[in-house]
Amino acid sequence: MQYRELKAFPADFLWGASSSAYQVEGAWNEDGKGPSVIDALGYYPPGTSDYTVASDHYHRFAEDVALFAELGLKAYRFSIAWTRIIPDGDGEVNPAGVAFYHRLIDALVAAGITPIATMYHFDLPAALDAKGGWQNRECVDAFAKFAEVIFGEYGDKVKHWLTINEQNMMVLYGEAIGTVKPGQPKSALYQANHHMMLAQAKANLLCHELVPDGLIGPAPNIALCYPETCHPLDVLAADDFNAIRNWLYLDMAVEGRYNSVAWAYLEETGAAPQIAQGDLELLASVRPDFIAFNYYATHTVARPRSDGQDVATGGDQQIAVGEKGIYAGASNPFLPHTEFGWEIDPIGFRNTFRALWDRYHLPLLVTENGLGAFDKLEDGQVHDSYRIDYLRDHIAQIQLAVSDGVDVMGYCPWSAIDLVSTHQGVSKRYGFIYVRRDEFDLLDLARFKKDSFHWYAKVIATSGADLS
Ligand code: BGP
Repeated sequence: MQYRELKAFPADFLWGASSSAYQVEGAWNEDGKGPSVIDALGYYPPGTSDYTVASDHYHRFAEDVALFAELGLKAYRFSIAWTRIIPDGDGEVNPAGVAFYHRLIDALVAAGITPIATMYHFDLPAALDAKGGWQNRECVDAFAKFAEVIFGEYGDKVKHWLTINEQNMMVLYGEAIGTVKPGQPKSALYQANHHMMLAQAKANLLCHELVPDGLIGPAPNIALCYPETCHPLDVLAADDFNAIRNWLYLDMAVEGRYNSVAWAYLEETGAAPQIAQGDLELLASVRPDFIAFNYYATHTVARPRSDGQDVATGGDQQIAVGEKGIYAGASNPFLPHTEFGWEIDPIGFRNTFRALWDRYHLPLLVTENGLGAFDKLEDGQVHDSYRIDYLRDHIAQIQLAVSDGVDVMGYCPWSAIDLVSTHQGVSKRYGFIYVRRDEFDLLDLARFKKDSFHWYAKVIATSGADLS
């Protein structure tokens, strides 16, 4: 539907930007920080840069926050590295690590930027991983302990909390992201998933108990799945994949129950988790205050192929590969691609907003959306008009969603500043701020404002009225 007149963005709309600890901070073993599963990888995959220095935000956060303030950010979404706070995951608290986030949060608050903290963004403490990671039920209590520490420390300053970043991608594409060792059986992944659900529920209860006026929500990667054709079996495959990829996570986080189609799929494929006494009651007892979600593009899938060739290679967070006998990954002939093969679907963003709103009726906060590209620094400038086009098209769709009546709290594109990609090195850049380093040569790590920085500053200053 088109509108003669669009509704304006809400006055308190959180115009923001995003990052995650291990991708931006560096200082991987400084001031008492313990190693995470990501640090244990060294680099991932071989042939790309490591995370030991990343964008050196740990040492340069004050300069970075000053740039965020110049950009006009109303909010900054970052993650807290569990291994800075509790180096081995469930032992002693590390005061130096706690102090770092106090400094960062204080700088944000002083600059008038609302901090939005992700509790856990892929970087599980390596010591917990050695004990079985999320497959070990003890991890649930370790997370609750970590939650208690950070709510206690930062709860008077941070009111917006996100539990677990892209839990669904860690289950579906953990090998590509580097959070799962190759060859893990599906039953183990879904047992880990069940434990993460419990950890999230406990964090929700603790937040509401310990943080005055605290708001907390899940942060999965949600994108609507389209059928390749209108053949009823393709529509069914898309419905199945929506259940497996999206609703399994949100029905649990919001309504405290396993999605029935997803549960049938888990039983059918021998991957249903063990559920202990009291689990379902705990899960049903919480309700988030909002839904945060990361959106890059929709997916297209088809019914299982008659030749059994349902599974393609090379999948990641945004490229559905298919699952034998369940659905086949397909591409959408109507959509262009990024340089990294991800489809671009701004209208799918609005479709996804509508689906989320219709299903859950909770305020929606976009915690990632953006374009990875091989940017070039020339004479201190980066002419990233392709990124401006991508962001403009997506922001325009948010305004349409707002006009549709969807309650949208804010927009935090990925990423505030250049950082290391999950699996494609520093050459795949997303930031409004360029960081001068190469894949293996750290150069001087100096910061430069890209064209998209100046453009987004204007968008924020006009609260989305001027997208030109
Ligand atoms: C999301 C992750 C982010 C980020 C982004 C871009 O899945 O939450 O951590 O990296 O995707 O992905 P990539 O770095 O693989 O291009």
